[in-house]
Amino acid sequence: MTRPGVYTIAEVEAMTGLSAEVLRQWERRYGFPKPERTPGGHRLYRPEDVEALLVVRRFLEEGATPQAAIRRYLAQESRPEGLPQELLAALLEADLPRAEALFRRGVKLLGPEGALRGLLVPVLKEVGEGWHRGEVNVAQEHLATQFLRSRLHELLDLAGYPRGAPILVTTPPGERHELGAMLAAYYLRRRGFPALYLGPDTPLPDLENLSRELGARAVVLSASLSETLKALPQGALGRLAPKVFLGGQGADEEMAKGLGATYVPDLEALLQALEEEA
Ligand code: B12
Repeated sequence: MTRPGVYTIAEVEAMTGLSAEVLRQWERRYGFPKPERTPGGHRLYRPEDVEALLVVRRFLEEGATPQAAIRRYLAQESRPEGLPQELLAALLEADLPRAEALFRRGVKLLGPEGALRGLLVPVLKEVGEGWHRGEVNVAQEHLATQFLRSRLHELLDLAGYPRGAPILVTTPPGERHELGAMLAAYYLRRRGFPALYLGPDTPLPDLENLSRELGARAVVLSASLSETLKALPQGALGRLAPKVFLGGQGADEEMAKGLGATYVPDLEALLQALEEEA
């Protein structure tokens, strides 16, 4: 996920408040940052270099010497522990550039699947728990969710998009818990299924129309709340696609059957059911 060099030294100077002279000196002395060079030899800094310099500048403001600040940055750069807490703090403070830098570091250290399971899901879950405890307000929850949802889409893009009739993944109407659906979509994509993640809370008539238009092979629904499922009429899910799978804490075998869907207890079972049906 390393991005190419795009910023000149003058632009980096303006963005970070660190002089061109200091930047050149650090590069000579500490090998940090290491910009790319144009064919003419001019420095071109990557967005991650700018993010790193902003972190180092914060350490300087806290009183560290340049050498200590750079060493501290490079040390934390190579460790995934503490990343979820740092990302959570950045999101709750609405510091999105920092959140972005932390997320990229997570992907670099943990790989895409590791970053999803070890960073994205735990942080979103913690935001939800904070909201349930009344410690995180709705605006903070929305900002964090929006940010993490965009990052999930990046991870889905990295997983590639296999050809074939799509599998639509969402949650039932009224259900805003979306982590189960996100995980299911990612899990399927990584294993070669063309899963399309629609986001949560999709009205059934719209889902049915899209499914028909795209010739979807299956619909996969994740339910955390049983109430939203109980509110649906008998057989309501049966017409959505040739195959409809239902999973999550709020669902069970009997409920799925009544709604015209197949209950899948976990992601492995979902994979197996799709493979058998292929
Ligand atoms: C995050 C969260 C939220 C966030 C959701 C943010 C988001 N964008 O997703 C917000 C803050 C919006 C929220 C709101 C509410 N929440 Co809430 N929330 C949670 C929390 C903390 C985490 C849930 C989660 O995402 N877990 C992570 C996922 C990955 O785990 P999972 O869902 O268990 O999924 C696993 C399996 O079930 C399975 N799986 C899941 N889906 C699928 C699908 C398929 C096909 C398959 C095969 C497998 C599968 O795979 C996953 C990995 O193992 C839980 C508490 C908890 N600790 O569980 C409460 C919890 C789920 N919420 C709850 C409630 C009551 C609500 C509200 C109704 C509160 C209110 N009064 O308004 C609202 C409902 C909003 C709505 N209409 O949906 C209750 C539900 C109780 C119940 N069963 O009735 C819980 C359990 C909290 C509690 N102890 O009371 N919440």
